Amino acid sequence: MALPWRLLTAARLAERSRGSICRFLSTSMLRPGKVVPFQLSDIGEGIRDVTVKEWFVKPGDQVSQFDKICEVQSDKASVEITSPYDGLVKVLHYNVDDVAMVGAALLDIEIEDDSKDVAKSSEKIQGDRDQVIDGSNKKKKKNEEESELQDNLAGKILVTPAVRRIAMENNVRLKDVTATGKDGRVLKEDVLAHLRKISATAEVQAEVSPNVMGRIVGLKGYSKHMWKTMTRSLSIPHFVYSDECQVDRVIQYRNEVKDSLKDEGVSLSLMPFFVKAASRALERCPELNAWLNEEEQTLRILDSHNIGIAMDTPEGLVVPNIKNVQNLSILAIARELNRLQELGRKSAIPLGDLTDTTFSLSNIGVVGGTYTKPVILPPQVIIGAFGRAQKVPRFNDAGNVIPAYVMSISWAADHRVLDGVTVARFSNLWKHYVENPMHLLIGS
Ligand code: CAO
Repeated sequence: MALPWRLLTAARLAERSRGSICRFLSTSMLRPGKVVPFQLSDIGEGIRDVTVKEWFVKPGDQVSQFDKICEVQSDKASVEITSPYDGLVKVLHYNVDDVAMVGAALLDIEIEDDSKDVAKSSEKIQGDRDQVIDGSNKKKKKNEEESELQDNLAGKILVTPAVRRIAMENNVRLKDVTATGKDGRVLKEDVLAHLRKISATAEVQAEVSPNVMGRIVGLKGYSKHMWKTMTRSLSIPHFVYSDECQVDRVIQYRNEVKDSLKDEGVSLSLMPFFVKAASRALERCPELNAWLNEEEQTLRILDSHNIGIAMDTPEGLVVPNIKNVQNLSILAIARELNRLQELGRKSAIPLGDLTDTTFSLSNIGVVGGTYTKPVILPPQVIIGAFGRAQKVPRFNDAGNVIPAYVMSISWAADHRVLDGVTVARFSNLWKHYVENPMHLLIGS
């Protein structure tokens, strides 16, 4: 006798469910214990997602509490995650470079303590994970199917087998479909309408570039932070002031000492001189080393010269800072820069090196280019950027043409609080120190 569709569905689901329970039992018979998802907890600073940089464990590994599990990278810093349990790693939910949401499960661990409390939190975590799971991830899809199965069993999704089949064949999750049938039943028309909606979205994307094959790349890590900061900076009226600076002396001085410093493990570029010159100029123009509070319309003038350096890393632009440059020698600045570059190469700059920047510099000349207009990083009020130092003909005081190394410097200042003359005076001071680097060697 043919069963009514509801009963047939329930019977099939029960059969599928039995199957999955059997599979679960056979796995757990190999090793007793409760499998719990380990949720990525809130790491503060408003961070909503992170990129998985490295796994230190793999399925089958035994871990103890506080063992390193993985390293993740937020838009601000990299963080090592440690295990909260003793247990056996069962499943990693992300590959390296995947984006993991705060609140979602990073991995499943079969714990040795299977108390009820843990089981309860496991269920809650599983529920949270189901909300944030991205259907495109195959590993997570299995969980979704199970969750959908549970919804079906609980009678949450009313649907005929035929409609479910259409949904399954088209990779549609029934809980994403707007149900218009009686008592919230999902109809065939609903699934088709959902499919039309998806394909309309795809068409809109295709309209953007009809003849171009390509791939969509999500913003993550440092790039995401760049998005936020640059969007904020859009509201700042930028006053841009540019000049040229002769860098022969600083190049000569650097060349004289760089090899001996290399033997001590220090790589000395021009940058430490530019950083120190900025600090010296800031001593005479303290209002440029400041944070603007837009709401209160106040300027906080800061004692520490925490000079941020725009850095090109495999993860994109990041601006770590060298703290208290006013107290550092050129050599100490070079060591700090070397340390930050090393961390930058590994995309492992800790939060402490990224926060509390009071003033920023960007050296795009390492890559090339003559002029650039830098963009202010609020709440700071000024940023400087250098082009490439190039050998060009110049007149000397006697009127003869001589070869000279010239580099452009551009300052972008927040014109709401800094006027052009203040910026020009500061730039002249900076230029004086760079063109006469012996002055930088006196004092700290
Ligand atoms: N003109 C000519 N040569 C330059 C130069 C310039 N402006 N700046 C640096 N150089 C030279 C250095 O002296 C060094 O020479 P050697 O090969 O002879 O040693 C070489 O270029 C490489 O220097 P470096 O990589 O050590 O760089 P640095 O210390 O001068 O700068 C850093 C460090 C972090 C600023 C740089 O590596 C970097 O990432 N720059 C990109 C910044 C950026 O992305 N700006 C854009 C921001 S807006 O998107």
